[in-house]
Amino acid sequence: MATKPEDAIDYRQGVFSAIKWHFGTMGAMVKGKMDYDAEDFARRAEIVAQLSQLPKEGFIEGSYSGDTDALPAIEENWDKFEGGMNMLAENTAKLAEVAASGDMDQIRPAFGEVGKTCKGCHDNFKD
Ligand code: ASC
Repeated sequence: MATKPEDAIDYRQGVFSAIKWHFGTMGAMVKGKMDYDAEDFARRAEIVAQLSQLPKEGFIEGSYSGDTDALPAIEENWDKFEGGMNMLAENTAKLAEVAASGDMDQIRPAFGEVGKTCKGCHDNFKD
């Protein structure tokens, strides 16, 4: 069965919503808006690292119009987009690794790198 574009859009938006849910709470801890709970932070970092491997396959042909903010620039610059997705997977894996240490001096910059990776693709590929 061929995947319908609207199902691919729902799939990747669902994954990104879950990433945002966890990354948002992590951000509150990094910024001191919420008490830092090392165990909970590390758990969320693991989840984000796993989830970050999932969205790429949802960017299929025909899924750049309709109920989506994903721009056709993704298809037109697939290698660059794929590079960004791979960087997200790598940087979230690094964040999960340092999160296990519980050392905020290592976590803060690793968290910042992930945020930059998010923003890099949003600037280029999201309406
Ligand atoms: C977040 C979030 C993003 C990224 C980005 C970082 O918490 O929802 O999309 O960080 O804003 O620059």
